[in-house]
Amino acid sequence: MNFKYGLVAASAFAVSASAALADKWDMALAYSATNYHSEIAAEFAAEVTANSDLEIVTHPGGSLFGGSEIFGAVRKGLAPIGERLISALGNDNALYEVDSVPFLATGFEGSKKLYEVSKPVLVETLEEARVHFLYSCPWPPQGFYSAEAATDLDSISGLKFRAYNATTSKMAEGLGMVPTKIEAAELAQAFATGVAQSMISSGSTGYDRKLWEHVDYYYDVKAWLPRNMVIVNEKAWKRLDDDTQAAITTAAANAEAKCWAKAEELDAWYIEQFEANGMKVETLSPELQAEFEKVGAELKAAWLERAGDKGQDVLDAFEAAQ
Ligand code: PCA
Repeated sequence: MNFKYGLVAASAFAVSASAALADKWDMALAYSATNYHSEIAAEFAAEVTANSDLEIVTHPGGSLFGGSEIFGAVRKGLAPIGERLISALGNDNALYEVDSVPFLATGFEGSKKLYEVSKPVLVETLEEARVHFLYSCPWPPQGFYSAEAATDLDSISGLKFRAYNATTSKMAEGLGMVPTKIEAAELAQAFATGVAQSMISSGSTGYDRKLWEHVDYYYDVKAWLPRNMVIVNEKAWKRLDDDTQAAITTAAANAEAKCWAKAEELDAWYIEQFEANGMKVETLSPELQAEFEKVGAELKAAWLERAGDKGQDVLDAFEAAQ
């Protein structure tokens, strides 16, 4: 046994010895420690730890489970708590994709309304999956990153595209690009090795992964605002006493309010960093914008078909809230 493994074994023993005094939950996060989602999750964890007998320890950057594994890990109780990009779960249920319906909610105000009207169905869908919902926080509006100047369809045709959910994959296909699903943690490597040359994401993720080192163009499309959610394994939740549940619920509400405000505050700042690092920041040409919107409208219709009456009800409620 080498020295390093000896230390790991010793600290594992210390953790199990202290577990007798207070419970400890490991919280799986997919995004980098310095991203606001992770920072606020760490503040949430600290607040719960300070106000209850439960200690929550965050593991950012996919270090406990990779992004694509987190929902399954929480469902199965392999991790008691974690954070996941909701719209990546579209294969489980189309209702998880409502925040990524193209050009439906394109700013923070609309995104908040869409969250409010879709939250009951989200919570219910998660309950059916034996998962307890805690809070949800948006990414800034989604733009288009490209290694090539994007003037028309021809200029982006055949570009390798990094996708994070089914909507981004289908959007890329509809626009003639070639999608591959890649988690944010592997993003920089994918662009560095030429596996990806373009993507749709927020300024936040491009900033975290220093996309200016790999692509020259950012188009501020504002296609939608996808959201993360923090969820708990239902059995783990039910095992907690009322006071601990109340401490978590309060900390979750605080985290949600802080996170929405932070996303909005940072949005323009991220994009300024692109310009400061030599990227060209533009809006799409009217021609290409129209192509994005055309593919978006097709995806919206296809989503409605899959999401059925519950999906239509959410869209109706959203319209009524405008
Ligand atoms: N960042 C995440 C999801 C949406 C976003 O803005 C990502 O690119 O993985």
